[in-house]
Parts: sequence; structure tokens; C-alpha cells
Amino acid sequence: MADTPRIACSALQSKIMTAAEAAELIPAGATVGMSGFTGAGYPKAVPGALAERIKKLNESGQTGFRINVWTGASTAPELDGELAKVDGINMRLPFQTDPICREKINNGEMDYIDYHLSEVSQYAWSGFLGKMNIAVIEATAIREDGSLVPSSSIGNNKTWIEQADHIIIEVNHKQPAKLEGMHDVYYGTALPPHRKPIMITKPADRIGEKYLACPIEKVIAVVETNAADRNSPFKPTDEVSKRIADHIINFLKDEIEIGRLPPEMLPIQSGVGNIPNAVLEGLNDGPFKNLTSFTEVIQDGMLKMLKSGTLAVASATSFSLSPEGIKEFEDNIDLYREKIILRQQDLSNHPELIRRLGVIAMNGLLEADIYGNVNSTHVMGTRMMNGIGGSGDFARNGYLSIFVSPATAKGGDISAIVPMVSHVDHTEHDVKVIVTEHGLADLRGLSPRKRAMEIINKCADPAYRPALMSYFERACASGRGMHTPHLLGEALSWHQRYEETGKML
Ligand code: 0RQ
Repeated sequence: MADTPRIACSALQSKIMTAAEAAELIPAGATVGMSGFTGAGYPKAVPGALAERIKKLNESGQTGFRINVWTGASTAPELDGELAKVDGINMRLPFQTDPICREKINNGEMDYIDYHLSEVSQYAWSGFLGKMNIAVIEATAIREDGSLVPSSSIGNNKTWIEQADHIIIEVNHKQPAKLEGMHDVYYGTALPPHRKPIMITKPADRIGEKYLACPIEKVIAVVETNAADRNSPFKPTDEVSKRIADHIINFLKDEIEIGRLPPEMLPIQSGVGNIPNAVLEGLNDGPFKNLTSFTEVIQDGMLKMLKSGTLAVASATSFSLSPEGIKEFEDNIDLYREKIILRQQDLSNHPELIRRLGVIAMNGLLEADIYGNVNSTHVMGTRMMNGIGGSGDFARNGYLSIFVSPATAKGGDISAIVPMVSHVDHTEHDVKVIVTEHGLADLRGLSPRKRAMEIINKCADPAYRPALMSYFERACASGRGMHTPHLLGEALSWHQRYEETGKML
């Protein structure tokens, strides 16, 4: 495997060219499906070369060269950042985290469609998003028959290859050759009414192919690269994350003791970031053994758990590792190959599978309201932070849906617990547990007014509790709508005040 040439398909040898030459093949106005999911497996050279081309056109007065960019999820500055800098993106979907894109989206200079990650491929197949002209896909290698050894993420690559008229492949020599065999690409998906059950009954199941089929006749360019994925250094766990993690670990231990979860629990899904990593570290230090994970992204914490045996297997669509994590992965790849399965994102996030497996979902929130509605995406109701990503796929369909956040943001000027959320991503019906550093609110089996007491008393920062309780009591005393009492004129006043004064209270 390791000795096979990275481009073994002789018919594609003649298509090898520079990134600049490949970028010339992308026409203005094109819809381009790029590989990439949480900073892994995105094309490293062609997007930058295209941005360079657009920059020169802009400088010569030929402005207006823009493309639509569809991906798996977030990519990296070399893709989103470079293209956004030259104003080269017209419309972006379905998830992104780049600061320059974020600014353009929030200034109204870039259109953005924020979709559940599991749904994107069916929207692309259905045709209602429009035609995809070109796919730019990073691969670890091209095999003799033209099929691709996927790289460090699969994301929507299967769909982009199927849907695009033309394909540009970036073969990245930096991706370990031993990634070969870790992927499981399933070709049994279809649009309704022709759907069949997807026969995954445990995270370890393999039901597909190791390679991405890729029609040679569609390939218009092959570009060789040698560049690492974006990976941010690992931050040591801070005190707030540690306290949140402790609440979750104690809760899960109790659930096992009571008999509501089996000793090996249920498959876990965990968002990306400091708090989820702290939870994973906490699980690794605890009494847990042979856990499984059915998630989107493999992070450093999961590698540690796989190595220690706390985690027996992890199914995902991508890696999101620090430089230390990458080294650990590459140094011990033979061990991890046996325990990690990478799938396309319409399977890693599939509602049918999440529901069947009974996934325990853990995701971040920007704000939650006293009744348990969660806003994960819109700062003060209007400004896009990142997007819903896969959080909705897992929160709606999981067995247990846990949301985590520090109780305050911006040095205490913002409360994460508010009277009414300014935007709803996850409704009160989907949210089962909310956790901050102050405590854990178990909302299962509680009616709205009981949930309010639990959330205010367990999760809100003590500095905000009196104002929240006053709001709740006055709403209850208003005598209107006693199922979910609100004072409509005041419900969003905390956000209004923050916009005007820089403080919620
Ligand atoms: O900004 O660093 O500039 O101060 O938001 O907040 O507390 O560091 O938390 O990094 O976990 O992000 C919801 C955004 C939380 C994330 C969200 C500010 C805060 C800080 C980040 P600064 P924290 P996190 C898996 C599943 C949706 C997608 C998802 C997210 C910054 O979890 O994008 O779950 N979720 N995907 O100061 C204004 C508030 C705020 C606020 C926090 N109420 N108002 N700013 N911040 N709360 C991955 C995929 O799907 C691919």
C-alpha cells in the first residue's frame, strides 16, 4: 500500500498540472463543490490559485468574478479565507467558521445557507440547489482504475463527484498512505421513494467501499500537493470547561447506576472545541470501558480514549486534530486504523442511524432560554456565528441531547441563559439537558414552568438569577398563557439592551 505510487491511473497522468493551470479551468459564476470538513481534507492549492487569479482580475478592473462554494463543513484560511478576501464567493453552504467569511456574511456581502449537514447531499441530488459545475476534491491517492483513496475527511465528496460536470483532484502527499482502508463509502443511498434501510446497527459496522468511485472522463485536472491540514494547537483544559465536564460525567455515571444507560453507555457524539474535549478527557479518566462513538469529528480526546481502551471504536466523517494529535495518529496509525471508520456525512449524521443507535449528543450553545430553546448560531438574533452544522441532526434524533456552554460570555456582559432566545435552532422539544459551569439542568419529564425553575437555578450565572426569576415570576403573574408564560414586550429586552449599551443588564 505505502509503496504504490500516489497517482497510479495512467489515463490521468496527462491531466497533471499546476494549481494555477487548474484554477484557470474554473469559470466565473461556477458552483464548485469542494472537499473538506472541520479543517480536514480540503483542497490546499487550487482555491488559493483561484483567489490569486481573481485578485489580478479585480486589480485590472475586471471585478465580479465570483463562485458558489459548497463543502462538507468548515475548511481553512487557504480556502474560505483566501477566496473571501478577494470577494470571490457569491454563495456559501452548508457550514463555515472562517472570520473573513463571517464578516462578509454579516455585512450582507456574501450569501450563506446554513443547512443540517446530513441533508445537504439529498438537496444536491434533488437538484433544487442548482447545478454543480466543478468538484475540487483532495485525495490521498488515485488508484489504477481512477477511484480515489479518500483523505482525512469524506464529507460530501461522494455526492460532489457524482453531481459535478467536471472534477479537479488534488493528491496530497502529506496525507498518510495508510489512511487507505479506513473509509467506508456507501453507495446504497437514494432519493425517496426508493430508499431502503441503512443497515448499520452499531458504530463499528462497515457496509460500503473503501474507495470513492470517480469517473475518469470527468477529471479535467490533477494537482499534486504536500501540505498539512489546518490544525490548531491543543489548548489545555480551562477551569470552566473542567467544571462543565465534571457535571456531565457525574450525570452519566448516575444514569448508569440507575440503570437508564448500559455500563458501556450508548454511542457518543461530541461537538468540537474546548468543552467537548474536556468531557472526553473526563470520560477517559473515569471508570468507563468499551464506549463507542458515532460522531462527525475525531478529536485529540478521542485518540486518547481509543488508545486507553475507554473507547472501543469511533465512527465519523473527519478528523480535527492538533499538531500533537496528528503526530500521535501518524505514529500509531496501525492501532487507530482498526478502531476508526470514516463515512460520508449523509451517513455519519443520518437521522435514521442516530435514532437507531441511541446516540448521546453533546453540543455547544450560544444561548438558551428559561424554557429550554437553544440558539447555536445567531449572535443577538441576527449575526451568524458559524452555523447549525451537525448539531441539529444529533440533537433532534439522539437518545439524550446535551447542550453545554459557559454561563456568561464577553467577560460576563452576556448571559447564556435569557428570558427568550433571539433565534431558535434547537427547540425545547429537542433539548434534554443543559449544562454550564454552575450545574446541570435535567429537563426530561418536566413541563415548561418546571423547566424554567431548573434552568434558572442550576445553569444561570448567580449574577443573572434574580433578574431571570423576576422575569419568570412576573410572566407567571400576568395571567396570560400559563403554559409557557412570557412578557412579550420584555422577552428580548436583554438583547436590545446589549446592542445599545454593551451589557445585557
Ligand atoms: O467568542 O472567543 O470572540 O469571545 O462565541 O464561544 O464559549 O468559546 O464556545 O467555541 O464551543 O462555540 C455555539 C458557537 C459555541 C459552537 C458555538 C461567543 C464567545 C466566543 C465561542 P470570543 P465559546 P464554542 C459539531 C456540531 C453550532 C455547530 C455545532 C457552534 C465564541 O458550539 O458553532 O454544534 N455550534 N456543530 O464569547 C454572543 C452569546 C455568546 C457569544 C458565546 N450568547 N452572544 N457571543 N459567544 N456565547 C461540529 C460540526 O458540525 C462540523
